[in-house]
Amino acid sequence: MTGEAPAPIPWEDRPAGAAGVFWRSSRNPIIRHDHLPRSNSIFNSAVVPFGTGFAGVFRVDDTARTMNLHAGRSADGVAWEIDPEPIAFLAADGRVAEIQGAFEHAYDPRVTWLEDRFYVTWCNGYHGPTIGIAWTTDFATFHQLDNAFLPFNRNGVLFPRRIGGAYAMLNRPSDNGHTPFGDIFYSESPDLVHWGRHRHVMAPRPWGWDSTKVGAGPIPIETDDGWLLIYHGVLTSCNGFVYSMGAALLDLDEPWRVVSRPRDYLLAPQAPYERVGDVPNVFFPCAALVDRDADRITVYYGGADTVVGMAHAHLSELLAFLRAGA
Ligand code: BMA
Repeated sequence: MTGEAPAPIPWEDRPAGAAGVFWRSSRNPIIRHDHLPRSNSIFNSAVVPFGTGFAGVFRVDDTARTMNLHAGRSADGVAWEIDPEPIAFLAADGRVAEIQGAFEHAYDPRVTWLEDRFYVTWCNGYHGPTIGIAWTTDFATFHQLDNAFLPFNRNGVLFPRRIGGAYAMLNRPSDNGHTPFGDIFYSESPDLVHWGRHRHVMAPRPWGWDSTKVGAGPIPIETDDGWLLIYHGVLTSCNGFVYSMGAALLDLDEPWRVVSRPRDYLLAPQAPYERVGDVPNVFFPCAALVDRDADRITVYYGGADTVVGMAHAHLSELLAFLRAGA
């Protein structure tokens, strides 16, 4: 298993008249808020190729409004069977049991194939949000490692291979609330437990769509031009935060160096299910499936903190957009 798709990734050709690099799936939202008997909303979720199909970790806010992670499987990446019960993480060692004691919340997962197993990172409550890490080989049993950082931190996104010999993770130091600020940092680890050598990657830019905060989205995608980082950027409007999707290229060997960061967003919350929901105006990407031979990328994202949607692009066109923004 390499992490590349054994089954065709979900795809639709660009509809006539669509001008942007990305276009939305006509099947959106592919997962609705009441997909499970006790789900209030399902959004900000991560999928990967698995076996002959796909597997994923889903953010499910239940009807008590507890935020939790559920595993799911799909033959085609579109129709999902999501476990009705949350993942029960096993402690990878005795010390991890100490942090599992008082469950607060688990949300916004990312999943990557890294060396010989799938790793899940998520926003894990431990005296406030920080980054949880676990691994699985079967999406049935999950082994939890220690939290990566001190609270408060969100949007922990692992690189899919070691860089300069070290495991690497993007992350976003934050606060205990809805965080009106946020830069992306890069951190290294020899063992996925102890993290350090923190480097600044990128900050919000004045005035535009990513002027309040930025956070890494899907697992970075390795290309000849650099690491392709799809991220969310937030602006503050009269009616609150607006979350859009953009992209940057990071240096392959020193990913804390930004090679290119175009001015424009790729998609902003403009479809009804992105504008209207529990939190209006949120387009929050958490995963991407890539088929390099077919020149296709499919992004999975949360819409308005309520549903899951997909958006498609040609990888070559996305890279051309990034090169033009260098
Ligand atoms: C962020 C996170 C995301 C959410 C977004 C918009 O702080 O909580 O899960 O999608 O806010 O509410």
